[in-house]
This record gives sequence, structure tokens and C-alpha cells, in this order.
Amino acid sequence: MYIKSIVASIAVAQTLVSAAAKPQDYWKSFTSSTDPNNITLPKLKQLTSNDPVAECVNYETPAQFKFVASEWPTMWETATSNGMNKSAEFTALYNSIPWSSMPNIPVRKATADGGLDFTGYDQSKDPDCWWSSSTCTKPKHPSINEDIYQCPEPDTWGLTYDDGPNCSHNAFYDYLEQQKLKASMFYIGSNVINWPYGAMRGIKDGHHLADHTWSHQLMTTLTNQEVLAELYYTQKAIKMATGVTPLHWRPAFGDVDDRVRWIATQLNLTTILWNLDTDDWAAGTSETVAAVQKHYDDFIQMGSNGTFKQSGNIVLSHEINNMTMDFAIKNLPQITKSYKNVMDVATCMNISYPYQEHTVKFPSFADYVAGNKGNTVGSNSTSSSSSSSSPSGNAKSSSGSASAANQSSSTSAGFKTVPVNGLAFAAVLTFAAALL
Ligand SMILES: *[C@@H]1O[C@H](CO)[C@@H](O)[C@H](O)[C@H]1NC(C)=O
Ligand SMILES: *[C@@H]1O[C@H](CO)[C@@H](O)[C@H](O)[C@H]1NC(C)=O
Ligand SMILES: *[C@@H]1O[C@H](CO)[C@@H](O)[C@H](O)[C@H]1NC(C)=O
Ligand SMILES: *[C@@H]1O[C@H](CO)[C@@H](O)[C@H](O)[C@H]1NC(C)=O
Ligand SMILES: *[C@@H]1O[C@H](CO)[C@@H](O)[C@H](O)[C@H]1NC(C)=O
Ligand SMILES: *[C@@H]1O[C@H](CO)[C@@H](O)[C@H](O)[C@H]1NC(C)=O
Ligand SMILES: *[C@@H]1O[C@H](CO)[C@@H](O)[C@H](O)[C@H]1NC(C)=O
Ligand SMILES: *[C@@H]1O[C@H](CO)[C@@H](O)[C@H](O)[C@H]1NC(C)=O
Ligand SMILES: CC(=O)N[C@H]1CO[C@H](CO)[C@@H](O)[C@@H]1O
Ligand SMILES: [Zn+2]
Repeated sequence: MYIKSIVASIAVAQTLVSAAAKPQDYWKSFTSSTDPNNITLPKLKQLTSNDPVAECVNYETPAQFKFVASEWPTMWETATSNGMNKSAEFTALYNSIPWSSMPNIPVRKATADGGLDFTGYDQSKDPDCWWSSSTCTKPKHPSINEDIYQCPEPDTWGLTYDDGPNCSHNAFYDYLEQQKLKASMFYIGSNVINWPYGAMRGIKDGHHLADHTWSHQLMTTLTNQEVLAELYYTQKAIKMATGVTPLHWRPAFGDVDDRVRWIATQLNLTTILWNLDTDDWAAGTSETVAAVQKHYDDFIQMGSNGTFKQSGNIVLSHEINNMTMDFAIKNLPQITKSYKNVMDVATCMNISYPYQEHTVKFPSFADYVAGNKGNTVGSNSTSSSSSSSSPSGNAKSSSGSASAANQSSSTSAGFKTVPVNGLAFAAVLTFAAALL
């Protein structure tokens, strides 16, 4: 078991849960020393490298952050782990939620091979708007935010990348920056904790950051408490690293139903799905590389043959690894030729403020198309940096509980691999002892 502190990386997680808090106010208790409008990334040699081995070294050590392992779930485990669900912080949040109003929908079961068990569910009626069953996106129960699954404007490609941030993403982010392309980036909480510089680069570059859960599991198979924790701790991790709390999230594998949506809605989160799937992550495993390239070719063709004449798309693709990011770089020149507009989801939806804090303002669709592509400082630039880093203390006081067994491997990284539906996610954990 890897139980250890990631160095210094993550911001001071203050937990000032006030009594009688409303669930949608939870984010006000997060503090972050990051100003999203003034991100400074240190001059590390890996920042423009293409080599993940080199890029990931020392990537997780913003000096202004302090990571306290006892305040976070265990990396890549269900977010109730490490006693989080018994913490005063989480208990207060849990108790603030009006659970009796939640639609009465059971926790789903997984099959032995890690799929979903639909036994006993009326898939033709799909009463719970279970996306995995029928790609339903319009909730059938009341008081639930409706999903976004396509950019409404014609000839528009909604650019989205899941499963970041990854320390090896810099060549890819450099490319997007050079091309002045902004995407919606769905970040996994465990990755944000591992590689906060990656998330900081995301906000610095003006991408639309959103929540992709803590441990990337089938959400409908998790209990209410687990669903809440998966979303909450990812919100918190993104806030710690970047200074903003997202208002959007995407379920892993698209697995969402009205129970899960209702819980997300309590945190003011709206679900973003997709209507085209590249399957890029599967290239070379369950699909051939050529088959994935064919998906891209088809989607590119749809941009010029009238398929998106009335409305646009949102395309699922990934930041996971060199292969998926190479697909992106290879195909974007054709995508931008074939489609009139290529942009992040906040912009294509005219969502000026995709974060709880109004510190970053996105352009409207019309402004973006007119060439005003940059984000601006929002109406509330004072609320972001609520805590200042202490002059010398924070960076050094990492809670060094690296497991004794591996304290000695002071310069190496430990890899933890969790298979998810045939897909392996490797989380690089660097030991506290290594970097200070
Ligand atoms: C931006 O951050 C730098 C270093 O963290 C600081 O010196 C500077 O005053 C900040 N600028 C603004 C406008 O806040
Ligand atoms: C906390 O979560 C763990 C793991 O999900 C679970 O086994 C335990 O029953 C939960 N405890 C409480 C008090 O809810
Ligand atoms: C959050 O949710 C509350 C209650 O549903 C709503 O009044 C408020 O407008 C929402 N805020 C945002 C930023 O979506
Ligand atoms: C447009 O291209 C796609 C992908 O090749 C194809 O499936 C679809 O039938 C085409 N539509 C029209 C109207 O030609
Ligand atoms: C991060 O990127 C590296 C290099 O491409 C890859 O091997 C690794 O699996 C990725 N990790 C995660 C958690 O996505
Ligand atoms: C993938 O790796 C190759 C070889 O190291 C490199 O040239 C390329 O730029 C990488 N692609 C991305 C998107 O990082
Ligand atoms: C975005 O705003 C434009 C007007 O500027 C409007 O025509 C369009 O319908 C809006 N799109 C959405 C999704 O609200
Ligand atoms: C600015 O932030 C403060 C503190 O978070 C909040 O009370 C206020 O409503 C915000 N104002 C705007 C215009 O968003
Ligand atoms: C007990 C344990 O996890 N040992 C590992 C420590 O790290 C080295 C190098 O990464 C591994 O080889 C050991 O297995
Ligand atoms: Zn994912």
C-alpha cells in the first residue's frame, strides 16, 4: 500500500465548515493561495519536454502549497477512504443535504467483469434517465440540472479532454496554446493532487476546468455518501491547486442517473456528456489504432457534409497519455479546417462564469468567434486568494508520513496502477522525503 504524502504539493486545506451551511455554499470554506489570474509556473526543464519520465520529476511541488495527507481521501480509492466520511468537514456537508428530496433510485450493481448490471431495470422506459442504459440526458425527476451534451451552435466542435491533468501533457498544452485553442478539461481529483502544476497550467492557459471525480469509478454503483465524496474532494483539489471551484463535471464512462445527477446538483454541478466518442484511449488495446483514426476521420467529415448544420457536437477525447494526445495534435489541423468553430464547452454555451468564484470570465460564443478568445478577470477578483502562503513555513512542513518501507527510494517514484474496466490508470506518487 502506498500511504504517503505527496510533497508539499497541495494547498492548505482549510476546513471552516460553518454550522447550518447550505450545500451549495460548501465551496466558500475552501481556501487556496492560488490566484487564477496570476499563475506563475516555475522554470522547470520538463515544462516543455515530451518525455513523461523527465516531466513528472518534481512536477508536484508548488512551494506555496502544503499537502496534509490526513485531510484527503487515499489516492485512486473511493473518496470516502482514509476516514473522510467520518471527518467533521464531510459530515457537516453530508448533513446539510436534504436527502429526503432525493429521487428514490437504487445503487446499481457492477458485473463480475466490471461492467454494469441492468438486471431488473426497464431499459426501454429508462425511468431514471440512466445514460449508460439509453444515453438519456434529460432528467426524469424534478430539481435536477439537465446535462449538456452538444454545443448548440452549428458547425461547432466542442473540444474536451478527460482524465488529466497529467504531468506529461506539456507538449500537448503547448500545441493548444500555439493554436489559440481552448478546451474543457475534465480533471481527476487524484491526478490534481499528484500533479497540481498540471492543473495550474490548465487554468493559466484559459481552459475550462471541470470535475471528473476523485477515483474514476462507475458513479451509479457508489452509495450516496461515496458519490458526494467523489465530487466534493475533486472540487476541493481543483480549488486548492487553481483557485477556482468548477460548476461542471463529467462522470467516468458517462455513467450517471438521476440519483447521481441529483447529488451533483446539490453541489451546483451540471453534468457535461458528449455526442461523439473518439475511443482514443482504446487505441492499441480494444480497438486498433486505425479504427480510432477512422473515428476522427468520420467526425472530421461530418463537419463538412452537413451533419452539424443545425447544431454542433461535443467530442470525448483524452489527456491520458502520449498516444491520445498525439491523436489530438495530429487531427486538430483537419478539425479546425472542417468546422467553423472549435472551442471549450463554457464558451460554446455562453457560460461566462463556469466557476463558483467570479474571478475568471469567459468570452461569449459571439465574442470568441469575433476573435476575442481570451478570458478576462471576472467581476470578483478579490475573492480568490484568501490565504497567503507563510513566508517560510509551509513548503517545508510537508506531513512526511511516507511509508517506512520506501522512505529510502528517495528519488524514485512509486507507481500505483488501478485497472478500471480494462483501462489502467497509473498514478505517480512521489515521496515526501524525496523532494525537500
Ligand atoms: C502576481 O504574483 C506575483 C508572484 O507571486 C506577485 O509578485 C505579483 O504581485 C502578483 N501580481 C498581481 C497583479 O497580483
Ligand atoms: C465510511 O466509508 C467506508 C468506505 O466506503 C465505509 O465502509 C464506512 O461504513 C463509512 N463510515 C460511515 C460512518 O459512514
Ligand atoms: C447554486 O444553487 C443554488 C440553489 O439551487 C442556486 O440558487 C444558485 O444560483 C446556484 N449557484 C450557481 C453559481 O449555480
Ligand atoms: C457525413 O459523414 C459521416 C461520416 O463519414 C457519415 O456517416 C454520414 O452519413 C455523412 N452524412 C451525409 C449527409 O453525407
Ligand atoms: C500520465 O502519462 C503517462 C505518459 O504518457 C502515462 O504513462 C500515464 O499512464 C498517465 N497517468 C495517468 C494517471 O493518466
Ligand atoms: C509523444 O512522444 C514522442 C516521443 O517522445 C514525442 O515526440 C511527442 O511529442 C509526444 N507527444 C506528445 C503529445 O506529448
Ligand atoms: C449565445 O449567445 C448568442 C447571442 O450572443 C445566442 O445567439 C446563442 O443562442 C447563445 N447560445 C446559448 C447556448 O445560449
Ligand atoms: C464576490 O465574492 C464575495 C466573497 O466570495 C461574494 O460574497 C460576492 O457575492 C461576490 N460578488 C460577485 C459579484 O460575484
Ligand atoms: C515495500 C515497497 O514498496 N518497496 C518498493 C520500494 O521502491 C522500490 C523502487 O521503486 C521498489 O523496488 C520496492 O518494491
Ligand atoms: Zn475518464
